[in-house]
Amino acid sequence: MKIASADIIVTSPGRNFVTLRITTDDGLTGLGDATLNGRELAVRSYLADHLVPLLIGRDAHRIEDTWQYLYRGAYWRRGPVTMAAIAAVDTALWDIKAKAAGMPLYQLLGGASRRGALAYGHASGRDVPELLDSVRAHLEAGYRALRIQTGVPGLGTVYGVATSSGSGDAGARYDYEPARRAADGRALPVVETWDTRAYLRHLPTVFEAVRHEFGPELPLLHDGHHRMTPVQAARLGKSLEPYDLFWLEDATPGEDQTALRLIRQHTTTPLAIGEVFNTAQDYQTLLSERLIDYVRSAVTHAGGVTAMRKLLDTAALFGVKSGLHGPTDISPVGMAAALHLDLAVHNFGIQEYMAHDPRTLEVFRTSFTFADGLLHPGENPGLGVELDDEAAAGYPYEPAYLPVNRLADGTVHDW
Ligand code: GCO
Ligand code: MG
Repeated sequence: MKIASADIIVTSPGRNFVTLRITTDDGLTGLGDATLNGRELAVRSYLADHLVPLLIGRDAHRIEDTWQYLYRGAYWRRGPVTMAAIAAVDTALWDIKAKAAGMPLYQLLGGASRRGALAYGHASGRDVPELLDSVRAHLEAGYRALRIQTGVPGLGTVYGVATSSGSGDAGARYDYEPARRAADGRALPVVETWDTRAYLRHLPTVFEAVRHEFGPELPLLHDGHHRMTPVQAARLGKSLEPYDLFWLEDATPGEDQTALRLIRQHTTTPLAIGEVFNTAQDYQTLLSERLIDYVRSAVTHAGGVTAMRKLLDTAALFGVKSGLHGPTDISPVGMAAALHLDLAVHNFGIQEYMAHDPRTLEVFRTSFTFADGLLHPGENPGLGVELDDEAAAGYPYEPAYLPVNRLADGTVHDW
């Protein structure tokens, strides 16, 4: 079974997505997600200009060999653009292999270890009353675990908080989409203002209010989004201990693995990190020193199904579980790949889930389901996602960027 062609589809049904479709000489097709939020066209070029020419004529069944050929063969290793491109090829080949076998991908990965993958949704509010409403709406929409993000008194728009109440069902009404355009409509990043001390004072009061209203049982998560120093993060972890978090995510900037040592020494709040990582090596210190509890990478950004399986198996050696990245900038193809792994691996922890925009689901026809708080990839052969080219063509690419943070004095800060 040889690779006959590979096409890259860039479409913006509510937000931008880059998708690779590989077609074999016997007519099977496979999809891979290559979306890198705010840098989409770089991955398209990497695929179109550098990988697709290498794929034509290769045996579609040789997934491991193709992965190594693209990774080692480039000589220049790692990085989000390279690894998103390799991930798309790898995921598309797994989709094809599972279709050829007539099985959903999770069966090829060892079969189901559970009924479904516990999902966490994004509850947020500009203030506490709005947050409590959002928690209620998400519970009504079926979520059984929630991430909690709020505005900070004295600051304007901040990471993780839905800015408008929009339309759609109760859960979707509070969803958060960070990539946007500046207020004047130009394709420039929005600038937000940040103050870590104000945030550290406010957040424990938010968790106090949520626990008071909803009790001790509901799993609650929080994303620090890389904005604290190690000592600030250690202090936050300690101050949140009474509220029994499922995890505190991305407390410090992702590049510095040793920062987690200091946090770990001071708090028993579970730690998660890794959505900006793109290889297993980024976790080497974190796993071998047991500095984290959950790995947060996306199949889409960390080398695909092959690489993610190896990462999760390595994490299992250290008792670390999965918490795969799943915001709306992971396409339904990337989400499906995550769900097949979630179902199959033993060390599953939780899966992030923000329902996609209805326009996205018009372009990507999915078979995964969300019921009783659990996601399931469905029983269709392969990933269980197909792309409607005609619908995709109706939503051309629209440049958009993630915001940039500045402190009150104008200094650029991590967003
Ligand atoms: C998360 C992430 C996202 C990222 C986004 C950037 O935990 O889901 O932090 O919200 O900000 O994926 O593109
Ligand atoms: Mg995050």
